[in-house]
Amino acid sequence: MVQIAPSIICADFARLGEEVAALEAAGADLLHFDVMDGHFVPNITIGVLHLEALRELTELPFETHLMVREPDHLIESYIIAGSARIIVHVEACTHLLRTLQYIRSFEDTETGVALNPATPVAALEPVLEFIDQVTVMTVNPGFAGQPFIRAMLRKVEQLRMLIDAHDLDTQIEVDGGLSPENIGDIVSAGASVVVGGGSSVFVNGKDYAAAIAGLRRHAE
Ligand code: S6P
Ligand code: MG
Repeated sequence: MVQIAPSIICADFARLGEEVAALEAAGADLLHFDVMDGHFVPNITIGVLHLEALRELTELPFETHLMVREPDHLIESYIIAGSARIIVHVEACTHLLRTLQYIRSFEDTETGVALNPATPVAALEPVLEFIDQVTVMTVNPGFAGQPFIRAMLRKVEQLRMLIDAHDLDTQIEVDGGLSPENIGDIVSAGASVVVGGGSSVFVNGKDYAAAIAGLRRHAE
């Protein structure tokens, strides 16, 4: 079954604690934290203080998507704050394998690597066995609310074939522009985790349970 990861930057920042409780009650599988540095991407969002504040309010696992140049110096703080998975960008790491080995050196912490739309799947092949999750960006990272780039479905299919050919259990996440209209194609292409924003989870009326149940129905 597909895992649904609402993106915290799409929540109401004036009521973050209540939003997290509502997302958990609505059936979210995990929470996705988009951390941006204003350099790797042209925006600045949330930081470790937000994870710390929210960590004690929910049992849901946290994953941190670091849209940050050379992220190594930040990784430990996000793990201490309670992130079970750290996602770095292949384009932002000079020594990607070293970064992945560093993340795995922390107990119970998974590695994630995100690919910008222009980055080919082949960039990850030599280090695939060190990656627990590949995040395929289906928008240019930096902002929520952008339209889904359908051409990225081919990349998800290529990754699925590569992972299966190497007999690995690396999971594929899709991040950006999720909607009930595209979740079926995303899952058919081989993804098992989807990040939800303003067109999928945080929809009008804020009925998160209905939105998440609708996504699951459309994923089948
Ligand atoms: C984009 C970021 C994403 C978005 C997420 C939700 O830079 O990494 O995680 O926050 O995709 O937004 P939307 O509106 O695209 O569904
Ligand atoms: Mg993200």
